[in-house]
Amino acid sequence: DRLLSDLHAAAARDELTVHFQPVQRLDTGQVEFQEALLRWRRPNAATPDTATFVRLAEKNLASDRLHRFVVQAIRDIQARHGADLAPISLNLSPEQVATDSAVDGLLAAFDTRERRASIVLEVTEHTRFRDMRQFERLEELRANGFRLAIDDFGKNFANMDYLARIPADYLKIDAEFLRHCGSARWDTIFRSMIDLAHALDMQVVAEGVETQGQLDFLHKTGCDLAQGYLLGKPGPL
Ligand code: G
Ligand code: G
Ligand code: NA
Ligand code: MN
Repeated sequence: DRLLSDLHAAAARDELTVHFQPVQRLDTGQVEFQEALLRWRRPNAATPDTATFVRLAEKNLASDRLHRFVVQAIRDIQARHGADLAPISLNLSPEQVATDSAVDGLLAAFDTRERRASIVLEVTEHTRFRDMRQFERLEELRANGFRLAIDDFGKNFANMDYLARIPADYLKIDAEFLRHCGSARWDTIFRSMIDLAHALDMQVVAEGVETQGQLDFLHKTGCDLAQGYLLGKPGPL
């Protein structure tokens, strides 16, 4: 596969980069953390969208390379900016939590509790978690000072059992729910997800805020945090 072999070379060719998108507190507007999102700039070819090449890497056991690239990029940025930089979140797929090297790599890359407190791990779900050991490793990461977020909740594989099995600090509600806001059934589900998360001591992030109407709705729901093009698009730090 051409795309896959190009991807293997992309890091060495300096074509990969990380963009950041703010997650803001709804009450104060303060940035709670910034999500790191991988980007591939491909000269003389169409820019593949991130979901496509991340999945391609996952299927071909190459996601560890991408993960290490993102971790290194975050470390560089944190070293350059020092203590006043907001915490940074990064996406971790089940494939990555499955490999001990990725988990051990995180513990080694962020080797003090203070450094770990500046990192949020977003558990994303293009595939399902396969074994209990993956949940145990997530628990271990949290016990060692990282914060966890359940990403894209309510869609695909991010099911209710994740709430029981993953000791997360943040619940990120999939953008689909906000897209339907104003529709009574969707709003009821949205509000009950917030109540459920709060009962489990999680803060809620609404994903995909694009309009003022959606933002007004969020202010009425008791949602804690928001992310989306209206508040800030992914871009260089
Ligand atoms: O930013 P964008 O909408 O293009 O991201 C597409 C998808 O790629 C999202 O689901 C996002 O979680 C995922 N993604 C972005 N960066 C990373 C990464 O560094 N690692 C993993 N596993 N997924 C990522
Ligand atoms: O799967 P994950 O939630 O990590 O992916 C987030 C993706 O959604 C990123 O690729 C990001 O670029 C994209 N995104 C962020 N905010 C918005 C938004 O307001 N609208 C849309 N359509 N996409 C968004
Ligand atoms: Na994410
Ligand atoms: Mn998400």
